[in-house]
Amino acid sequence: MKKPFFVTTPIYYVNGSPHLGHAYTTLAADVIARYRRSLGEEVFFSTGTDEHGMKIQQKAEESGMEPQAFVDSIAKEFQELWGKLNISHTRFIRTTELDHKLAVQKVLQELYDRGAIYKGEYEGLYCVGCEQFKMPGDLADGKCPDHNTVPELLKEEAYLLKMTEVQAELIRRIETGEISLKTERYKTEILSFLKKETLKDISVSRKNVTWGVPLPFDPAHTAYVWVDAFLNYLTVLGWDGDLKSIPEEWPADVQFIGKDILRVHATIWQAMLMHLDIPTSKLLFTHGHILSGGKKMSKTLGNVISTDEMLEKFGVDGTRYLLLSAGNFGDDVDLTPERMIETYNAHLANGLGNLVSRVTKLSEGLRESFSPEVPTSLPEDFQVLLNEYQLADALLYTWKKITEANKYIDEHKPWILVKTDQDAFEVVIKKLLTDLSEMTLLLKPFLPETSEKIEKALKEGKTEPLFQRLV
Ligand code: ME8
Repeated sequence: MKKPFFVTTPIYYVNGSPHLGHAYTTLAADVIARYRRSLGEEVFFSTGTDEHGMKIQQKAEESGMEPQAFVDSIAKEFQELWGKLNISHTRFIRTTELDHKLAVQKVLQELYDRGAIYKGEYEGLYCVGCEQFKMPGDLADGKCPDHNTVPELLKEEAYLLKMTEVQAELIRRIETGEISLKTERYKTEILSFLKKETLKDISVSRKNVTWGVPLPFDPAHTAYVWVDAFLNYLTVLGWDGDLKSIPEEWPADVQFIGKDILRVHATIWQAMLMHLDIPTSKLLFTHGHILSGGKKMSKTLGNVISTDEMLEKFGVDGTRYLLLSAGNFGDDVDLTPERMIETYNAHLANGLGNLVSRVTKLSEGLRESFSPEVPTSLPEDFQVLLNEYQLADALLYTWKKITEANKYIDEHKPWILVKTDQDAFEVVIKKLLTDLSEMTLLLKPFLPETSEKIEKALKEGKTEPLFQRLV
């Protein structure tokens, strides 16, 4: 038996409500999961929430809630949003689940027993927003560029994970592609970071953070939130922390991450795995950020695009289409309200919607005698795009087919042929029905609801407009 295809998203912090960036990563993973299922493969698709650490402890305090009640309420928002976006995950994991916490403790004990973790002191500049220590070179004008805040100087007793010891081997695995970092630019970025200087051993515990998993060998400390979080990629599979029974799904076939969390994934997570003699990641696929009007979304700038507003305006499939078609998956992609409406109208309302309604109407008389041959497999060149996670290009591929079909109708004018040349009319309609069936297959992973509606429309010969034109 072939092992299931395993795709992961990061687990998201519950310090605030889910935002469009979270939706973007999760949607991409959903498309890949649906695509793999359509190839007949079994899929394990994991997502979830990262619920411990200083940042969340502080937010809970500010809101006057108990941390558990606070994280429960936000985790629910994530689950509800994934429902609305039609996300087909196999499991949603939360790091406050008991099984996960017990596994984290088991792993930390193992790392300690192996001598991979030792007691010492750690001094550094800590950005609570990132939940990461920063090197002076990471800062711009003394501030964290991602959070625009001055990190605090921390000096505390801590348990450290040996990084220097694994550095050369880590470089080797990345260079050989044993740990594949895509796209190429991100591989280059990490290799130049790793080759620049000797890695400092990193702190894997926090003394002043109570909202976390206590270290089994020193309960005065809690586990560093990232160490806790990384292990979700294994505990989500039901792993209990026993090194003798690593789940067969691991390593994941692809792990999607945003560029903001590449470095921690490519260094700390891999170092932990290497110390534990667990296979390292197979593929970390890094995507760019969503920008709004060319800038990072921020409340101060007033350019935040809300997922709920998008859902209201464009519907589920409209939102899925607009986010994933906006640009190359590895690059930053820029959204503007004007461009979204333009694309929605051109590609979905006028393009696909119009095509479906024309073909359904024109084929009315033929439906009884002809049912199109539904292709059994996806075209090779389309598969290549999805195998390489080129999601926007895959949508462009289908968009070309939609425009070609609409053009074909304009050129052949079947509404005239039906009166003048029945044979020619049938040839045209049969071709259109067959092409539309293929397009529906291609669109399925991206637009699951719409594809179902099209299939139904073709079968029953009637359709309501799929996408209302917006002004
Ligand atoms: O980093 N555009 O959680 P997080 C696109 N808990 N994607 C974006 C984005 C944007 N503007 N902003 C965020 C954490 N993302 C940790 C992860 S994993 C073991 C622990 C996406 O809530 C992107 O995937 O800050 C990014 O990596 C993730 O959200 C960060 O979510």
